[in-house]
Amino acid sequence: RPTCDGTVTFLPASDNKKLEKKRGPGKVGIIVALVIFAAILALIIGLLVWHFHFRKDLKSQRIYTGSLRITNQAFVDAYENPDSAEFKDLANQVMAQLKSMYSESPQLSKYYVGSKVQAFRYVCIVNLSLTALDTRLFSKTRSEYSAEEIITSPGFPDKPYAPNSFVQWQLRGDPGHMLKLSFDTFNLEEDCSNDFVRVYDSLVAMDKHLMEEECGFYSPSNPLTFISSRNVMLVTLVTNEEGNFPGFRARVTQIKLACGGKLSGTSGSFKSPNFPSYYPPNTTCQWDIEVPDGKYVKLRFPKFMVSTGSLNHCSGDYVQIVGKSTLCGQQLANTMVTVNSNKMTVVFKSDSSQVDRGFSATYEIFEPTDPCPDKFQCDNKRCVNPSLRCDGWNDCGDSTDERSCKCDASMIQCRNGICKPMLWRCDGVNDCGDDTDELNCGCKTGEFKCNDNQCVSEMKKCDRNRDCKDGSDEDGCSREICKDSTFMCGNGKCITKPNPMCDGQDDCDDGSDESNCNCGKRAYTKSRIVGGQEADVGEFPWQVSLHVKNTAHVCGASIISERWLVTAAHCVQDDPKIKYSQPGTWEAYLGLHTQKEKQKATKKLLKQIIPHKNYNSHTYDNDIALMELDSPVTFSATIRPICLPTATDVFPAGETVSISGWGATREGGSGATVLQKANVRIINSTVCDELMNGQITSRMTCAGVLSGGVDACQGDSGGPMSILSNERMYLAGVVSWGDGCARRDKPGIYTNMPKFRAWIKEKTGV
Ligand code: 4AZ
Repeated sequence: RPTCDGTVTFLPASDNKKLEKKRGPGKVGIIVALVIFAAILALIIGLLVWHFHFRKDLKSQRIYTGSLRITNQAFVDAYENPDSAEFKDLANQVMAQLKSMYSESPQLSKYYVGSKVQAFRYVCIVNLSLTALDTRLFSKTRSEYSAEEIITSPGFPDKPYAPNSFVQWQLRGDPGHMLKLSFDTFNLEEDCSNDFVRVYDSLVAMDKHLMEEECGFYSPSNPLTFISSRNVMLVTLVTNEEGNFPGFRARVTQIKLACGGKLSGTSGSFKSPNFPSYYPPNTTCQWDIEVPDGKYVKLRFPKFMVSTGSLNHCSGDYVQIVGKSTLCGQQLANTMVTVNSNKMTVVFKSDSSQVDRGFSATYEIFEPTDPCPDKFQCDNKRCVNPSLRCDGWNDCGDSTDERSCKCDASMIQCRNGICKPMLWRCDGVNDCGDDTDELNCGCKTGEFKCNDNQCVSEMKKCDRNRDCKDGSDEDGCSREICKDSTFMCGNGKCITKPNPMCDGQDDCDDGSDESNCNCGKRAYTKSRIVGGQEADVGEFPWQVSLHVKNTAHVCGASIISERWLVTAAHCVQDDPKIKYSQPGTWEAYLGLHTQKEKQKATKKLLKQIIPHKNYNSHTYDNDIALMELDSPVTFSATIRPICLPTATDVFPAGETVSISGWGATREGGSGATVLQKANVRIINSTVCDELMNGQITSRMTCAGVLSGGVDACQGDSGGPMSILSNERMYLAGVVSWGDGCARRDKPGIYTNMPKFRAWIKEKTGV
């Protein structure tokens, strides 16, 4: 874009003395100076006049699109073809008429440059509507295609798309057909205000026909497809000056699409057109369900994503269960509607713009007298498995499965009749809702309180027996054999130096403090089986706490070498207030145990941050980033690297892994002070993809406890998922995302490290 700014820089004189005034000017000198001054003034005035009056390219340019109704012409098929003589003739007439209309108006004529007719179509159109387009929508190249084509962004797949470009594809199929656009590759810049693709349900770029604007990356396993409501579609690609990506490839096919119909039997299913991809605009489908006489119908929506419209209240697209309710927006999985009749009518309606992925629905019958055979009936009419009653989780959605419970020994009996896992007793959080789980939490005098809140006799502390279930009665005990020492060498000799392991100095005579100092080893070998508790000092020596300078812990990270940390890309994305992508924003605490004792840890500043270039902020795909420390760290007992898995490693489902971090100890809760650890299991990716509604890519690994209760949470992001293999700990994953925390059937999602082994090597040499 041309700029009107001008700056003048005065260069320093090479020899100031030469410029010194020697004597005053004579008469001739004054006249010459005046003539030169007048000439310069005239030149400046001339330039200004030219600049503001004649330089058309400096004027701000706008393109308006709109439609006109032609009332005195019969529509002929040739008008559909922009190359036909009939099209050209009518287009010329329209352009001439527009030109004469604008030139008659003194206000408009000075702004009007020209018009171009893009298409004619036979249907009623609004009288005249004009919409200002994005100022970048200046067509530099333009192509027209008919249906049954492959369209690609310019340069694809050999080179990235060009900067500052606008390309559009007008797609036209045979009358009576719809067009289906399926992207098999879609990889654009993340930020839609820079580069974007828009898909319109018309041949011209009008907002009211905009189906969707897309940017970023879509994996082929979650492909984007769009369907138009008629035989035309417009695809536009707009790019700005920076950040050019590979682009897209899409197939255009002609289809005929029918939806709705009559459904019968005792159960069945149906879905919105093109589900699980985008439904077409301007579409109405009606399903008439009729089940055997005397039975009632129950309808469930496993998935439901329907655009709400600008006014909300289902003013855009909606699903109506006639006589019962109208649904739109995003609904919880398995939202249910019942009718006390053997007939149900379901209508789906989409308006002219803004589409979404739609819904899937299943229906089944129920007996009016026994609505939940062999199941528990919630107050909201849902039926849940009886085994889910009184398990501490709200399975009904209205908590009625957790009322009036008799709890078993593994649960706390709350006074209000609900049960909560014993694990949550005396943890400072009111889980019961009436504080029952937080009463009587102290131990009697003469008793020791274990880390898991169990009380054991004080006499049992440091008696070399693990009396607390978590062994915490034997933590931190000094042993006679190395009294007041922190380290016993391989030959049994005690040394008093704190953390002598792997600090680069031979402290033990036998060198045992400096042997095995490479990755994945702990200085302190003790470890426990846990379900969310404090880690031991040095148990995760690769764990890092990333703070925004002088504020608080934000994310975790893992040490992989003296210079490099691995974290999550989503931890280093800028927001309007904080430049998380800048190394200067951060300080990294290595060897930290409790956030209260930062002074005991090693603080490092960062030299650079390398987020993965294909990180997708919508899908969290490729959620990984590298951080280089500004100076190498010296390893010690509490600061050590974790081993990286090789590219071919697979972590089988069912394998136990450890997660650690200072994140929230409850969904929506606050962060932990002392480093927490938990053991979870790897979950099969196909199962996980099902549970997470198809959002899992091959760059993600799932781990968790499907019954809920153990998980990573907000603030653990970027931290390690560590796995033991051949007596070393390996970085199996990086904490990435999840649907809340520790919910039933909602595993934690981790970045799948083997997929990034080569990338780490390339970027760091590690
Ligand atoms: C987070 O917001 C986050 N339950 C991290 C992990 C999980 C959820 C949220 C997994 O950083």
